[in-house]
Amino acid sequence: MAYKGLGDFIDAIEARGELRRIKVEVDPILEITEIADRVMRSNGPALLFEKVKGSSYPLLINAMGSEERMALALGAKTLDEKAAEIEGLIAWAFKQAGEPSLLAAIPGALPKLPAFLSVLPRHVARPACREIVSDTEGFSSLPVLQCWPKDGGRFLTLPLVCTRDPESGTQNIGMYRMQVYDDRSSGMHWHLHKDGARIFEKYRAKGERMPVAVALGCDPVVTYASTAPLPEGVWEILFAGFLRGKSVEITKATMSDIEVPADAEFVLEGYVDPEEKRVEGPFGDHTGFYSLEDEYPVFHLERITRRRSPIYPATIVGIPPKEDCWMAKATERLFLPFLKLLCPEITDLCMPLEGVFHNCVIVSIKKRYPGQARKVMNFLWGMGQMMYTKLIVVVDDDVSARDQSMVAWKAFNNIDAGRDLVFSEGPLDALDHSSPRPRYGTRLGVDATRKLRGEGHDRPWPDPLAMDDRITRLVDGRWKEYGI
Ligand SMILES: Cc1cc2nc3c(=O)[nH]c(=O)nc-3n(C[C@H](O)[C@H](O)[C@H](O)COP(=O)(O)O)c2cc1C
Ligand SMILES: [Mn+2]
Repeated sequence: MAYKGLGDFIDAIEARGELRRIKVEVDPILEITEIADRVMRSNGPALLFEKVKGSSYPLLINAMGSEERMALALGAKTLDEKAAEIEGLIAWAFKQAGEPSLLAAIPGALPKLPAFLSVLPRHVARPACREIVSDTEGFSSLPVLQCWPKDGGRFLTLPLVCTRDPESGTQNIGMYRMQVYDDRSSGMHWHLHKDGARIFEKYRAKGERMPVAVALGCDPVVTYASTAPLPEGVWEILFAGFLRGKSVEITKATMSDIEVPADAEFVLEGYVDPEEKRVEGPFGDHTGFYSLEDEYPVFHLERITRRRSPIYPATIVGIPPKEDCWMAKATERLFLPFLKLLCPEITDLCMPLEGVFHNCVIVSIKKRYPGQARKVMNFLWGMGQMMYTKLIVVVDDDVSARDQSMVAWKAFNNIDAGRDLVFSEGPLDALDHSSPRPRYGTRLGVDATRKLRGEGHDRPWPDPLAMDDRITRLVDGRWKEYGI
């Protein structure tokens, strides 16, 4: 099951009764935020604003705004179901690797072939994203939101920024917000650590203009994939194809050799000048605070290609829960099988919504040896965007990382501050406002596992309380007799 594009997904949501069409005119300046914020806080429906002041295009928001709709976007009933599928594929691949000969592996491999082939994208010559081509329409044709009162302006909040590495030729899609400066220019807010910025540095070193194409409104799997913490050099389109179980349709942009999702509602083509920078922000951000002004590159819009009747996609971020929390939950679930592969003592992991993506990670481990909780902390801090994790709490595997009351009980009772806290200096997210310096600071690890003798704990560690099975069964049987 794969969506043909955003419109197809909207139909699926509407069929479940989870879409509201707003017919009255609304203002993209603040009014939509206040409406969407109230709906997101109550885990409410997706909203399609049919009449947005100042634009002829409808605006979709909160399409992925619940765990169920996020799973639906990935073609599954639950995020755990999708994660189990990935875990199954990994286990299967390992089993195949153990086959004594290639010939013996073939019968088992054949049924899995479609899943692997779907990773590869398919080129289409007459894409839906190019029904109309315009060199005169600019940002002011779009219903771009001003989200919060102190924002520096209006921002594209769900853009899929497509670029190509000038050396390796590999492509990248990252979601980086874009602040509209005027009809033909915007900010390009790729943080220092992200692939977009890394590729930009290569153009700058060559002294060349960087072609950029921005897709708006795609199959939600592609939108999600552009936010996923993939390894450097892995094109998000491949991951999206893998997730949807069907090749993503792509097409070459008209002004560069960048390939874009063919089903997009809009594609904005243009370039970034390697020498130009401009103040970007402030912006009411994922953290629930305003991120501060800073200098970022500038995107110059040259051409808009679009569908005949396109829908403009948007989101707002802010104090959790917002729509982005469910994208983060998808990442937590889908990437856990990969983390377990590299660090097998991990049994579960939870990033509470209040931690906003990566400020807090709780991890359960099967501990066998002294120092293992610290080993896991260092593993996580070394894994791509996990380097941003400001707080890691490690518990034993008899505690579910997702049961916050149990985690708190263990963490409050199991730690000796002199021994069990780990301070680790390293990179932080560009959005972090608490560290004295931008993008660099101190992360905290809390080892809330049961301590071993080899960890300097020379006295016995007590068992947690649990009633005898015999007694619980007895009380179960007699419960009515007690008359409680
Ligand atoms: C709604 C939303 C907005 C985002 N905005 C930005 C942004 O402005 N700048 C940025 O660097 N990352 C932003 N991110 C996070 C990136 O999309 C994410 O880190 C992604 O993995 C980057 O892709 P890359 O590794 O290919 O650079 C945003 C994520 C979401 C869900
Ligand atoms: Mn990437």
